[in-house]
Amino acid sequence: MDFEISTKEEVSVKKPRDFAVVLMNDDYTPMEFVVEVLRDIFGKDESKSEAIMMEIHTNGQGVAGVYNFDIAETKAVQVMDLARKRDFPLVANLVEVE
Ligand code: TYC
Repeated sequence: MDFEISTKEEVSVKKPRDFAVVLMNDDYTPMEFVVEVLRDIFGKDESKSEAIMMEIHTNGQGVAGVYNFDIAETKAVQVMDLARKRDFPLVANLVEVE
């Protein structure tokens, strides 16, 4: 019986996919709560948190941070869990970037 030894090496390289956590504006979530979320969940400093919150309030949405899928999803869930505990309708969506 003949055997053939394959010398072909197949290496699949996948580029990591990045996801933006996009916070949506609404009429009921207090500004202070959104600033708290940006600081405590996304690690932004106070002035950056206020700037991002105001951008969302003015433009309807804004990027809280960009991460790999698992981290982005975890942070989006943390945002909405915390918001629901306080009865706020804040929504965080994931949007793939690039
Ligand atoms: N529009 C809200 C208000 O006037 C504030 C707000 C900002 C809500 C950002 C959600 O993602 C948000 N209280």
